[in-house]
Parts: sequence; structure tokens; C-alpha cells
Amino acid sequence: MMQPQSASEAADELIANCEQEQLHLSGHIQSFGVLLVVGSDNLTITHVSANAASLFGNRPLLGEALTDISAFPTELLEKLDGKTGNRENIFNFRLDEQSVHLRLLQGDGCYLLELEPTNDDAPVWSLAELRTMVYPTAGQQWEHQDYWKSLLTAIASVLPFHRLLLYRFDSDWSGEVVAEHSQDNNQQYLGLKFPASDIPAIARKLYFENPSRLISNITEEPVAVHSLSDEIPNLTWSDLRSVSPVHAQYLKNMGIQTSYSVPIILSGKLWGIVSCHHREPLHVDARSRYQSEQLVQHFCSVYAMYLSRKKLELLKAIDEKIKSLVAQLDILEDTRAALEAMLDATAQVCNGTLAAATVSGEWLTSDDTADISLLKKIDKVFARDTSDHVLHCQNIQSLPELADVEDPALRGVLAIKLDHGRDTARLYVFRPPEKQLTEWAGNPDKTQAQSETNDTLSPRTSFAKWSEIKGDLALPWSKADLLFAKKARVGLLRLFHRMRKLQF
Ligand code: BLA
Repeated sequence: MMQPQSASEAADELIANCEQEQLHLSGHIQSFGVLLVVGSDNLTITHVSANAASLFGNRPLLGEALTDISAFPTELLEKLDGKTGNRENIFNFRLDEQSVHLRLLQGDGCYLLELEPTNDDAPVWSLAELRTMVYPTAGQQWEHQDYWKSLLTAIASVLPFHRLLLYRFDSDWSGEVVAEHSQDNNQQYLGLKFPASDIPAIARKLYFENPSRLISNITEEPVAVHSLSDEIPNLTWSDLRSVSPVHAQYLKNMGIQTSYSVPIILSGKLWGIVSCHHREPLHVDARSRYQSEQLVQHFCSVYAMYLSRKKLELLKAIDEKIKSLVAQLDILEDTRAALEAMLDATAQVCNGTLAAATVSGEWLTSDDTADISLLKKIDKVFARDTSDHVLHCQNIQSLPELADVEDPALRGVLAIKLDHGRDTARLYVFRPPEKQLTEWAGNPDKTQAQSETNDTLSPRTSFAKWSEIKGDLALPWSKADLLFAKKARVGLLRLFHRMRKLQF
């Protein structure tokens, strides 16, 4: 799709470098648990975290067989079905005299075993009860905000974080805080935007491997993982994986020591995250994490249902509009009159200020004073783009061949392309530029500015509201605009089919 480039090339390069960090090969874990890695074929322990003595005393472990550890239920490993990434939790597992939360993970040719001490003070809550908090009771009408807020309220009732945020990704992976719950009722981030580089693709990808990410205490030293053969273990599926130093700095700059995030995955896509902050170190017990993951997953299915209902309503409304429009056009005698009526309707529904159409070289516009030679120049560029039947862009000047189009009436473009046998027609709706305010959590350019000194991307140091006003873009074309354009295209094609030939 035709989109303006958002960041400078130099910054893109630095972000690309940042994407190279091998998070899964850090060779270290966080100190809130113990890690053992065993080969899947012979169950020999190949890796052990340096803090293992806290649970296993001074036995060597490395090179031993897991079966030698008495009381270890190796048959549980079969539950993983040999499928990479599968996991099993065994809460309050008795390891000799101690009670631990045990997590079994199927790695690549190995098993990862993560053991965390249990916390007797961890809250015990009923998941069934919490689940009822994330959907409306009979007779209530909830909108997006109601769903978002209630999810945060439900999590806040069981996890004592000082701040909980619902962060929604945009199509370019920047994001916005769409709901906020804070213990002191001080909403610091609500409505603010964050650049895509704050959660790079490498970190986003891991949300599909791990159901949540706990960064328990950024001031604690990471614990090394010792290996039998110098091979660095693949910690992709590990919940204990150590923290990226650049992200630890980010959290420090934000004034928080503990961060906990749970992905919101809808229809297989990362829609957003629940992000929880605490100023002081706050350990979240493995069982509480599991339950909050379950709650968020439940929310995902409830919210996905709401979204599909909303989409159906929108489709129905658009269908009705198109149906009545096509019925009106049907009674018109000639293609020109039908097209003229369609132009007006599309411009009106999509909030365009100027509409134009070209049919086999001839032009029709909603404004007689429109510069046809300029429209032809624009048409040449869109006619060549075969990526879709409906194309859109917020700033025509971001397209290299149209960078010199100064006419403000033609800043945003929605193009509907009709191909009908050998005849072609294209319909355009234009919007002028409009002042648009984006409120960022800190100046996003500062993230890059610091990089000029040492060529690495560093997190910005201030997250205070920073307003950016852009005056050169048209308002973005909404999903409803694009759906209408797609449906209008189908309606027009049918009409043309009935009239047999595209001609005036
Ligand atoms: C990871 N960045 C993350 C994570 C979040 C954010 C939620 C996942 C880990 C976690 O839960 O803490 C960002 N947190 C946010 C945002 C909000 C929030 C946007 O609460 C908004 C409300 N970060 C940078 C730069 C780089 C970077 C410049 O600012 C790259 C050079 C990297 N972010 C980065 C990395 C990770 C990360 C590498 C993975 C950290 C890890 O898992 O160890």
C-alpha cells in the first residue's frame, strides 16, 4: 500500500541493528528461578544456572541424568508431546523437602526445566470469578473502552502493580496507551503514543513463544547458565531469560524496577499488550502469572467476539448504503449519470472534498475547476500500482513521482480501480491536509539522537508528554472508508456489467 516513510533512513538502520540483538542467546537468566536444560534423547543435564545450589545443594548436576534426581517425575515430560514450545506447569511440586513451581518446556532437541520457589503470600483467586469481570452482564452495552478498562481492573484486583496499561499497536507497530489503571489515580500515559522501536520486532515475536514476560527486578545481576559443552542454550521458550540491557535501561528511565507484560493476540495477530509497572521490585508468583495469562486469553476470546459483531454491523450498514445507491443508479439511463452519482456518494461517505473519475481516458470531476492535467499525472502513478484495487495514501507528496503536487485539495488520495474487460475506469476521492496532533510519551527523536554519539539506539530519558503537530497530511482513511470503497467498487462493476460497456 502507498504509505509515507515514517523515519529517516539512518534511524531505520539503527533500528535494524537493534533488531539484531540475540535475546534468546543471552546465556543468562533472571535470578527468580533455576534453569536446567536436558537433552531430549538421554535426559542428560547439559546446562544449569549458576544459582542451582539454592534448590539442589552442592550436587554437580551437569552431566548427570535427570532420572538420577529422585522424585523428579520424568514421565511428565511426555505431556509435552515433543512439540517445540509446548509447556506444562506443575504448581507446588515437592522437590525433596521444598515446594517449587515447576515449568517444563519443550525446546529444540532438549527440555527446559524452570523451578521457582513458591510464595506462601501469593494471592489465591478464583479464575472463574475474575473471568466474569471482563464481559458485560446481561442488558449492559459495552464499547471498546469498557472492555479495556474492565480487563485492567480485573488484573489490578489480583496483581498489586502500581500501574497497568493497555497498549494497542498501530499498523506501523507504533502504539498507544488506550486504557490506564493506576493505584494513585494518576493517569500518566493514557492517550500517549510510543514509537515502534520501543518494542522491536524481536521482542514482539517472542510474545508468540511466551505467554507473558516478567522482568522481576532490573537491579539484580543476571545469573549465568553453565554448560557441559560451551554450547549457548536457546532460551526462546524460557520465562526466566535475562533482560536485554537496552530494555533494562528503558525501564530505569521510566522509573520502574519491575515490568510484567501479557500479549493480546487476536486472530493470530499481536493486537496489543497489557503492561504492568512497579516502582519497587515486585515478584509475581508463577501461579499468579499463569492465572493472569489465562484471564487475558479469556478476554481475547470475549473481545474478539465483540469485534466481529462490530464488524458485521459495519458491513451491514455499508451494504445497505451501497444497495440503495445501486438501486438509485440502476434507474439512471447512462453510465455518465450513474458514475456522477457514485462519485458524489463516495466523496460524501468517505469525507472527501473532491472526487474525480476517469473512464477510458475521459474525465469527470465533482468540481469543474479541477486541473485535469494534474489529475492525469496522479492517475498515471495509481494506474501502474497493481498491488490492490483500492489504494490510499495520506500524503500524495510522499510518492516520489508526485512530490511536486502542491495543490492542497489533492493531499490525501483514495483510489478505486475498476477493470472491466478491455475497458478501465478509476475513481478518486481527495482530501486536503489537516492539522493533526500526536501526543508522544517523550520525544521519539531523542531515542535516535543519543545514537549519534555511539551508533547504537538508546532509549530516551524522558517520557513526559511531547506534542507533535503535523500539518501536511490528510486525515487517515479509516477501515470503514476502505470497506465502503471496496463495496462501492463491486457495486459499480455490477452496474457496468449491466450497461455492458464502460463509455459515456
Ligand atoms: C521489550 N519494550 C519491551 C517490552 C515492552 C516494551 C512492554 C516487553 C518486555 C516488558 O514487558 O517489559 C515497551 N513498555 C513498553 C512500552 C510501554 C510499556 C512502549 O509499558 C508503553 C506503555 N527499546 C527501546 C529501544 C530499543 C528497545 C531504543 O526503547 C532497541 C534498541 C529494545 N524493548 C527492546 C528490547 C526488548 C524490549 C530488546 C526485549 C526485552 C527482553 O525481553 O529482554
